[in-house]
Amino acid sequence: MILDATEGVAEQDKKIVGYAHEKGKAIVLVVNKWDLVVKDDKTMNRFERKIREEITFLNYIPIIYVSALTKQRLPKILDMVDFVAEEASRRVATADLNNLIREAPRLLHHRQISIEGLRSSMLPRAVLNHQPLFCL
Ligand SMILES: Nc1nc2c(ncn2[C@@H]2O[C@H](COP(=O)(O)OP(=O)(O)OP(=O)(O)O)[C@@H](O)[C@H]2O)c(=O)[nH]1
Ligand SMILES: [Mg+2]
Repeated sequence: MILDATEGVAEQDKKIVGYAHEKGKAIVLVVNKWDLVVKDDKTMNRFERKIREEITFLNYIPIIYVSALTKQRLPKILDMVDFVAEEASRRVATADLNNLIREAPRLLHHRQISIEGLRSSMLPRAVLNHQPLFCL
């Protein structure tokens, strides 16, 4: 999914990426025209926070900042595609999932880790971002 860095997240962007999300597609968010943004060392973080606020259901997707004009980071797009494709097709062993479910209340109770932290650190991302398929 490509965003225009000078426009931020448009309503239409949200809708389209929402469809991909609902279909359980692996997504890479590419922010293009990064050359047009006046930057300091915090710009990328600020941009990322803003995007993640706008599209809260996409907290798992990688975001990459590129310029089609200067070719900045373009090769990284395909690396990211490979990465999410692999994550999206990852198979989670039943034992690992059971362990996680068993441990979750304790970890949350002791506040060692937030729900978000639990998700990102313990669950393979594929389980979250690619509608999980359970074999019973
Ligand atoms: N500076 C800069 N310009 C770019 C870049 N990528 C595309 N463009 C320019 O953007 C213009 C095309 O507009 P886009 O916004 O990409 O096209 P679009 O989103 O399909 O069309 P709109 O709906 O009108 O925005 C062309 O003049 C491109 O040269 C980039 O990375 N940096
Ligand atoms: Mg445009």
